[in-house]
Amino acid sequence: MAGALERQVVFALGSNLGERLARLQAGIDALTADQEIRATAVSSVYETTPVGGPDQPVYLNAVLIAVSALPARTLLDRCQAAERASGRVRTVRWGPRTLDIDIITCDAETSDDPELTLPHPRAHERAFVLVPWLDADPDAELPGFGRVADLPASVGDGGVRRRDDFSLRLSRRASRRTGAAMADGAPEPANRGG
Ligand code: A4P
Ligand code: MG
Repeated sequence: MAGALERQVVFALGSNLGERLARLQAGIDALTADQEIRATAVSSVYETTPVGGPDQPVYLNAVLIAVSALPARTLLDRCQAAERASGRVRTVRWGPRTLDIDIITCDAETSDDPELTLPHPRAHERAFVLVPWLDADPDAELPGFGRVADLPASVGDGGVRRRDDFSLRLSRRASRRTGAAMADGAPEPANRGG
């Protein structure tokens, strides 16, 4: 059961460079290695058509749900540290990336700070966020928009396909095994550019 100060945090992870699945798993392991971020659910893995940006490889996307008493700003720092650990280099907006971790919601907290906007300002229109989120939590609600299941972007194909041959685990021990942060399923060939 969540402590009095704990809030539910929804993280969206994406990768379209290199060993995408291992990078999503490493992102989850990095976040949950901290005992102050307690994972409660992880979605299936989805292969998704890139939205916006330059011509780029297809993504793998997933959603992690956790509870934490940490301030949202600290959680963002943790996301960015995990991105850096994946070797992420920022070149072009919405461009290809080894690992992107966004905070979609932090309970019902709202913020219009460009450094940390809550809920994530584009989540409601993005199937690559909503479909994995629903997978992890069929009763999910997006503050200001209502039930995720009722949002148009969560219905239909939307360029989002579940990869049943891939899965992600929730395990603290995995994050402590150097170099062993591999997800279940067959290793995938690296995407170009990673
Ligand atoms: N920032 C503000 N609010 C948040 C938040 N709630 N969570 C700031 C995380 N970061 C937030 O992010 C840019 C700035 O957003 C940061 O300085 C942070 O302080 P970034 O990660 O450097 O760059 P970005 O991710 O390219 O920018 P942006 O605008 O957040 O991109 P989006 O909207 O997240 O889109 N297509 C598919 N299929 N799958 C994807 O995962 N991702 C994107 C990125 C585009 N197309 C995609 C996918
Ligand atoms: Mg981002």
